[in-house]
Amino acid sequence: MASFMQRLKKGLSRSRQGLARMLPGGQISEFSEQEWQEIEDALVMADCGVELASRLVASARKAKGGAVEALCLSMRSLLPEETPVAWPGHGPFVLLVVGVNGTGKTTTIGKLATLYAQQGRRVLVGAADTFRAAAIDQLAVWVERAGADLVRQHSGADPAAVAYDTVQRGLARGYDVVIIDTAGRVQTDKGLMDELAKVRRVVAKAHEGAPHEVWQVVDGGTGQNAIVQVQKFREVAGTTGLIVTKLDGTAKGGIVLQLVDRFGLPVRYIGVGETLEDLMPFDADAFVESLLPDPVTTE
Ligand SMILES: Nc1nc2c(ncn2[C@@H]2O[C@H](COP(=O)(O)OP(=O)(O)O)[C@@H](O)[C@H]2O)c(=O)[nH]1
Ligand SMILES: [Mg+2]
Repeated sequence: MASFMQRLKKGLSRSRQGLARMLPGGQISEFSEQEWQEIEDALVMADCGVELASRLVASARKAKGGAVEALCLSMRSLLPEETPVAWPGHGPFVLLVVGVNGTGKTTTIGKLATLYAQQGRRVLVGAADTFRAAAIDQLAVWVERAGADLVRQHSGADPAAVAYDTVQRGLARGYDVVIIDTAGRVQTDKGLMDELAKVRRVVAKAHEGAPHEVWQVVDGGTGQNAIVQVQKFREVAGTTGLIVTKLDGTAKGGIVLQLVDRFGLPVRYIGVGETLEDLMPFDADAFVESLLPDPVTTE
């Protein structure tokens, strides 16, 4: 199997190529005004956002050394040191997974369940996206592959009731991890807000301190709309961390930097493909290194 760095580099290759086209050789320390402008444009096109791109370039310009290294340092300084995941002292770790439909929640839950199961943990998943029977079946397939267990009801069942049952069963049967899948689209914003708030409430009733984490899944290719999504879900669901998916399919990996800069939320994992192995723990150094082109070495 490819190494962590190889997989990450492959996953982020489109973002890196986008930036590489614009970045002159890394060993050059003196850039013209126009070259700096081009770098800034490349960052904007990679979805770093206009304001952040200009800040990154300003700080890189102040630094000594090659432009790629300087940019690397200014990107890295945005990303906070690791914050530990809030594992509880007793009872299962209860994780609520939220986000707009189609961002990759169900797939990511399959990947997470696999990861935790591989660590020797007993995993129970709750199918609280009850809108479509197909969504429940899709989750069931992932959960089975992961070697985890599923709590499901008929489609149309109350999502909060499913979430409550799942946490209760997780407690009663000594599971280590409980993951709740949720819906990301209902008729109205108000409906979504009420539903997620209710899921949160009943989960807290079932197990004190739960949910221990609320991870929002964001599609890395959505562009600036990702900002609005995180803003909204943080308010409604109390997002505590982010998972950015589909970074393999986009040249817009800069959105990760912008989200962190904007919300200060830890990025827990990134999705770089559709298979079980394509979920990687977020490593700030590795991420920045994979995003930027290799410095050009002068012979
Ligand atoms: N290329 C790629 N596709 C992904 C990734 N994560 C999820 N997907 C795809 O995105 C689509 C929607 O995923 P799904 O889990 O159903 O999203 P949900 O509606 O949020 O539950 C599916 O076709 C997944 O295979 C990823 O990291 N990379
Ligand atoms: Mg889903």
